[in-house]
Amino acid sequence: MTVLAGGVGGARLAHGVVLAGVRPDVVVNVGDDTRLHGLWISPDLDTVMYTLAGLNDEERGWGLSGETYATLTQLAALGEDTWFTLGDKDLATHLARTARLLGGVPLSEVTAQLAASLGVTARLLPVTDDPVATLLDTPSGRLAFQEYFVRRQHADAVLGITYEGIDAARPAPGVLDTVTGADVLVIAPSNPFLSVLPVLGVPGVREAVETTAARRVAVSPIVGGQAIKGPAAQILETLGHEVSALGVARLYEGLVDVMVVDDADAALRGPIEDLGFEVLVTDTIMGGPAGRERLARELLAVAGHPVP
Ligand code: FO1
Repeated sequence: MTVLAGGVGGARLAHGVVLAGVRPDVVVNVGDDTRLHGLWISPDLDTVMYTLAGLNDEERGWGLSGETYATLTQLAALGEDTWFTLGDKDLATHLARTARLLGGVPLSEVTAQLAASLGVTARLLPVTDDPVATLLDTPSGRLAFQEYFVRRQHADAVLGITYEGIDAARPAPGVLDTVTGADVLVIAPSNPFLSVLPVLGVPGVREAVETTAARRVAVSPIVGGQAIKGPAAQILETLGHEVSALGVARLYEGLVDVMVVDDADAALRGPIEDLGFEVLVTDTIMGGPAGRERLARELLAVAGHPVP
C-alpha cells in the first residue's frame, strides 16, 4: 500500500495503516520545505516521521511531544526571527538532516536514515530529492510557503500557486515504482493544493497514478464544507472550486477510483458517483489511534487489500 501524503492528515492516515498491521510506503510532499537559521527543514516529512515513531505532539499535529525551547529563546536574544517554532529536540533533526545533505547524501537517503533511527518501519519517501518550493500569490504579493502558513497564519487570500522547481524535479528513487507497484494507492486527506498537487506535479508521478493497476482511493479533507485543518477551504474558494467533497473529487478525476467522504457529506454520494467514482461514506475524522486504525481498515477493505 502506498500513501501520497502532506503533513498532519497524511501522517495520521499512515499511522492508521501501520496500526492496522500493514507497512505502507509514504510518498511525502516537500513543497513546504524551508531554510531557517541555516538549517534545512522538511515539515511534512518530519510530521509523518514523528507520528509514525509515536513521538509527535498530538495536540499541534506537528513537532515533537515534550519539547523545550531554550535554543529558540537564545536565538531571539541574539536578534534572530523566531516566528517558526523550533523545539530543542526538533532542532536535532534539522541539524542532522542539514549536515548529511551538505555531506552530499540525497534527501531520500537522509530521510530513510533518520526514520530508521527513530524506529519507523514504514518506508518514507520524499517525492523528490530536488528542491521544490510552494509559493503563494496573494494580494500582498508572492509569499514563500512558511511565510504564508506560519508567519502570516494563512490569513492571505490565495490567488495563485506556483511550485517552483517542480518541472526540473525528478522523482526520488523508489517513488514511481511504489506508485506503479502498489495494490492500493491512497491519497490522504491532505490539502489538495498545498500537499497533493506538489506531489502529483513532479514529472512522472501523475502519469504513474493515472496508469497504475492499484485501486486508487482518496479521502476528502473537506467535511461539511469545511477543512478538517488548515486553509484548504479558503484556497478552494479563492481558486474558484466548490468548497465540498464534490469539489475535491473534481480535482481528482482520472486519478482516483474511490472517493471517501464523511458521513456529514452523505448527500454528495450521488453527484460524486455521477463523475464516475465509487463512493465510500464513513466517519473520516481521525481522532485518536483507534479512529485512524478504523479508517485505515475501511480503506484497505474497500480497496480489496487483505486486512490482517
Ligand atoms: N506550524 C505552525 O503553525 N507554527 C509553527 O511555528 C510551526 C513550526 C514547525 C516546526 C517544525 C515542523 O516540522 C513543522 C512546523 N509547523 C509549524 C508545521 C508546518 O508549518 C507545516 O508545514 C504545516 O503544518 C503544513 O503542513
